[in-house]
Amino acid sequence: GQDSIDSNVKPAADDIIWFPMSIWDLDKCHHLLTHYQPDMDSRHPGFSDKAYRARREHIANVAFTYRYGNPIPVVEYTPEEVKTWALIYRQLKKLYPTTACQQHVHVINILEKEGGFSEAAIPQLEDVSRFMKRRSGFQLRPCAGLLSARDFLASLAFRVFQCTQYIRHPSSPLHSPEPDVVHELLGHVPLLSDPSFAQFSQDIGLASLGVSDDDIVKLSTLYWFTVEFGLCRENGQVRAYGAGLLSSFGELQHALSSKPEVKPFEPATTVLQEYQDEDYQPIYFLAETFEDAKQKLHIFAKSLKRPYDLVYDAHTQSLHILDNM
Ligand code: NLE
Ligand code: FE2
Repeated sequence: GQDSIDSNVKPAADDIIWFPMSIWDLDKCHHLLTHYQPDMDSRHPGFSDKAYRARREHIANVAFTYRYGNPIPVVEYTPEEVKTWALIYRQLKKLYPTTACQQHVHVINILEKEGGFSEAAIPQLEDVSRFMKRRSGFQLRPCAGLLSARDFLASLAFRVFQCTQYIRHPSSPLHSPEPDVVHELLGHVPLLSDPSFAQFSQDIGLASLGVSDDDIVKLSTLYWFTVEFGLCRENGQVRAYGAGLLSSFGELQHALSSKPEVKPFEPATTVLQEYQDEDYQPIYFLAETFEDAKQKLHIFAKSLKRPYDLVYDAHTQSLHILDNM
């Protein structure tokens, strides 16, 4: 088979779907969905709040002008924004010891000791990104809101997490329908800093490159019920590892109550589960361990059709194509 280290060389088929071949190509992976943009979606809690919308736009501009390799610009958060952060931080910290998986609790403690996490200030993405790089090789890049699933998943293949920088509207601290800086920092960052979970996330990303739209839907569903809303078993107890749970003190309690249905995580069935993103989930999937979930994901990823194999080169943060046709 053909093995190329040149990031511009692709297999010579016409029906190849474009995907980034190197971490630099992620500058092209910024397609936003209009879904939940406060100025376009009337369900957004900030829809009729002009000042909030202007603030969002200002912070979004950081993402639009960002290029790979730049330091992530500092955002000076307002006292009101810090107040929202502090309120959520306090509530969640009370819940974590009995609800969050051990990896999450472990990293949050380190983030408080070494990473500047506290309720006093919203941590800056550049500092957090450097912390993550040291622990798991993951890094952040700023994005302006919900991205297309294809672009979002592609960045995971390079251990890059596309991260919002604005904060949720102060009227809805206990749950936000869309990602915000609280969700990213308290939900995603701790687990992406764990090497085993980092590998799981990168594996989803790698599986997504160049696959059909139908398979992208399956992989984003899988991502949804693991990385976003996953439950796992720990010493006989059910704990949360999904970022959407770990950043919402409303849904975290709901997920671990007797109200929702809990099914075993099994990619073949999990990827077919319908979901909505407006409110708490009625169904969650329970993984036995990350290692087990990783194994199952591997088997599932192999079942997705692609006329070539991809190998990630961590030295150059780019892909090699192994022709398989
Ligand atoms: N519902 C989450 C939260 O309130 O933090 C955000 C979910 C983003 C998919
Ligand atoms: Fe998320």
